[in-house]
Amino acid sequence: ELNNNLTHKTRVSYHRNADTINYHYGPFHPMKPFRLRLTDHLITGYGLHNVMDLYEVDLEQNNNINLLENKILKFHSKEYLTFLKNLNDNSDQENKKYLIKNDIDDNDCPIFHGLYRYCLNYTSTTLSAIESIKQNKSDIAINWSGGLHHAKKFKPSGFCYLNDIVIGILDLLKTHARILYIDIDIHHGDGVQEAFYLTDRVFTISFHKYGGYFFPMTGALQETGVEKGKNYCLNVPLMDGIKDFEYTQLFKSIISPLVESYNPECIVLQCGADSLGYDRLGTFNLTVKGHGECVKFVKSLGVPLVLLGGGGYTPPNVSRAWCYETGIANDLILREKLPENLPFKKYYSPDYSLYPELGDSILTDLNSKTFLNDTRIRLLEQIRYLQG
Ligand code: ZL4
Ligand code: CA
Ligand code: ZN
Repeated sequence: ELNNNLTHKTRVSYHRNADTINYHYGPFHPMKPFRLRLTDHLITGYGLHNVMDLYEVDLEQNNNINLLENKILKFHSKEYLTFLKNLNDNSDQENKKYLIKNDIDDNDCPIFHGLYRYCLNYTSTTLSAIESIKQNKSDIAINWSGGLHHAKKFKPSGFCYLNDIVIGILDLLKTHARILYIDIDIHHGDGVQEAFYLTDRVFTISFHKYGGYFFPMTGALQETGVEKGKNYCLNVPLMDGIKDFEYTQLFKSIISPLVESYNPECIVLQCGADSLGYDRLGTFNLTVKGHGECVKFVKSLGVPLVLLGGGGYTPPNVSRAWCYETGIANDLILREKLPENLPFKKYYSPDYSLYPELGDSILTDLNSKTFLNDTRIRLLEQIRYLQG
């Protein structure tokens, strides 16, 4: 707060890849890279591209693919990377063999045209954001195409193929001693948690829906890390229907003492937008303002910050949230009325607002006051172990 607003403008860098928005998981698949196109149009429509450093990530131009693959191999297995790389050349039979051997669900993680390129695109864009933080060129670095938190060492999971977050954090660990990873996607950030479960150099915390077979079915309160990583992992399991006030209050009351105790040198915030109300897969009731309030709070801590995307399955709302949050990063409050000549404007009907109200057809909040209070108390107890 002290220096940010008065002495200098927050240095925000916006990292994007023009190609990523063109990929399709398949006609009925809920993950639509098209949402990134909506997001980009909205951000440009509000003129935000003029106040940030723009990094157009281009695999062919700036980036040595060899270098990139070496960074990927710091997390993923050689065998898996080779599988992804050769998908299109392999016979269907060879591909099927790997899917079966590794128990991969190809409904969730289909092999679509240009898949490997898509993976390299969003991963190199996250690495570009990480690089500008490493070089202290920005206070906040943004990649909305990243945040694919489920991918595992040997296999894809839950729409995620390469874990750009783990790959990015491993790169950042070369310069930064302690990194805090916060995940507000409605799904548990299992891939990131697992990768750093044994270390105290990365603290992971995920807020998510838990229970009733909700994917990926991990993220219980009791999962808190092992060995050197014991107590350097937190999980905030929640139930359907949580609203802005309860969510943001819980978020702040946990993140605040956590940052105080852990003292991270950088924060990576996964901003999955499937925690918004009316999401096609999600069952929470956050509004664009409530979701953004979490970003605003993390920014106010004054620690170098990487903002990544993640889930989000109602594309106009995803773009609203990520545009609003790009505004927050730049200390700007965007007017409610959407830009005049916005492409795809009809997607935003009937309100044409950046902050639509949720209306009456939302899910009931199943998180009782006592449940939330008990959860908070138990999490604060966990955080107290850090001092000792
Ligand atoms: C779909 O309609 O819970 C995939 C996935 C494809 C098209 C046609 C195929 C129809 C919903 C989901 C069959 C679909 C069967 N199509 C999908 C246990 C499951 C096994 C697969 O936000 N079936 C698996 C993954 C979750 C499961 C959520 C969130 C990612 C992130 C970060 C990943 N998987 C049950 C589902 C459809 C589909 C419709 C779907 N898959 C909904 N939830 C899942 O955290 C980016
Ligand atoms: Ca989460
Ligand atoms: Zn999700």
